[in-house]
Amino acid sequence: MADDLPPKEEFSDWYNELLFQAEIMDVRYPAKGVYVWFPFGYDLRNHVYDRLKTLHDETGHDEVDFPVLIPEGILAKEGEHIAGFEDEVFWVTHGGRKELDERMALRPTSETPMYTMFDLWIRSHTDLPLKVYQVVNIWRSETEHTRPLIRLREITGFKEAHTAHASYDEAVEQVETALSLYEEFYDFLGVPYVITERPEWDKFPGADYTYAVDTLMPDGKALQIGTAHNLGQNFSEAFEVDFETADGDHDHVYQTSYGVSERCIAAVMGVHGDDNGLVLPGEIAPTQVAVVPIPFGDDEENAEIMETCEEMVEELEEAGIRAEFDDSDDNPGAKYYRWELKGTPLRAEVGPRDLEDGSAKLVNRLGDESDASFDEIVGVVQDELDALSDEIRTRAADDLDASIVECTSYDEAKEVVGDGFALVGWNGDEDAGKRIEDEVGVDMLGEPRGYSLDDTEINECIQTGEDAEKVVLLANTY
Ligand code: P5A
Repeated sequence: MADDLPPKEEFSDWYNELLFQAEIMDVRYPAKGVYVWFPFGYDLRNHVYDRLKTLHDETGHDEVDFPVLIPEGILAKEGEHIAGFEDEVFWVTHGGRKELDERMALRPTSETPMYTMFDLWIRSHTDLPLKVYQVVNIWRSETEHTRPLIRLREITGFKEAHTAHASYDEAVEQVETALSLYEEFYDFLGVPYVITERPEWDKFPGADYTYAVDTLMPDGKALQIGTAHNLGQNFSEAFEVDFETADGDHDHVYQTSYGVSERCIAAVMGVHGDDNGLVLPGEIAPTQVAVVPIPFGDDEENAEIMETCEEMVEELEEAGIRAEFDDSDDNPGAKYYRWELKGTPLRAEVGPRDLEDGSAKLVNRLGDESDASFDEIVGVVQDELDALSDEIRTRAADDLDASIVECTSYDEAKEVVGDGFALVGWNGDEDAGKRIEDEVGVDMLGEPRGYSLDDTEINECIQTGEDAEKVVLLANTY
């Protein structure tokens, strides 16, 4: 175990300490809920977001960049939306010493500025579907306990996608496409998830319905790591985004929006990390292989070890593998510690014996060792990276599966939500739903995909004893 990293069991301390020690985020910036990316953290973030952006690019989304400032009149156009965000908006009221004629919001999300422009961009059905996305900073004046990457006032990696369609069915279909995109993204990160339809009272403000992607953090709390909303015509009516249909009629467009934030990085940390620090799948690790010389031979041998390491790094890099030669003055033990803390998937050691054998010792982040002859290093490293990604992905998925427990009484449910998700029956009635949340003291995430009432032993609503209409997940949430 790392010396001064608290054990992962003490999740909150472990998380905060790891953010700093692994140089992901500096929390010392003097404003609540606002943090600073260290270079290493930002490098990690970029590997994650590169994939996220590519997934959007490959599925017909165009990247855009909208203004930060939203004039109040625009933000307030859709009633439910502004009601939902009113308490979270930061306002710009002055330009220098002069009060502005109209105050402006720091965008809390970009439905309203985007749809103001969609009104100008969309004329006819031939302009549809329109699919755009941006990765930007947004601001929400969160009043609850703020936490780096998880509950921010300044979200720095808000990926928001917005689409407009010629029919409601197409918008329904787009929400499914968005969920598939998020599935692919989180599979890539090895982060397991449940997808639920949020209950009426927890929909995105202005949406017809909302699906959310949640994962389980080590403290037993669910972390919402993405949402996809069918906005129907709620915004297009308010913003008068209409188009000429193929028949020459006029209609308002049908819209969707979906987003993720840097919570995806928090999920990677929480789901995969261990007592020694980060555990990163090779796909996103800033350094995939750390090459560490073990210079315990005579001078001539040591010089040869250094040269061999250098050549190895060159060869790996030429093959597109992110390798780094650790020729710092630290002793090997200190080097191992540092690379482990940063989640480096593989370490290649070269000492006098390895030189003799013509192979390096590979140690993966979970401590498994293998040998790689110098001639075959690229292929072996690639295979070992893939194998490690598979292993941590499977391990995490098994943990999540095991954390979903069917419950038929409040006592059972209360116990289960200490560690994971309680699956309970619900008659679908809003009052009963809210009672369930109060009784168990948690949130109702909603009906999970892949679980139907028929697949469970559950028959009755946990609150009323009436026939259950569906099964829903309950969990403590961030
Ligand atoms: C969808 C994109 C929206 O804002 N408008 C554009 C829609 N949805 S949302 O559910 O409100 O946010 C999307 C995801 O962003 C994350 N998130 C946050 N992350 C960190 N700190 C916050 N304060 C915060 N608020 C929201 C969540 O993962 C959410 O699912």
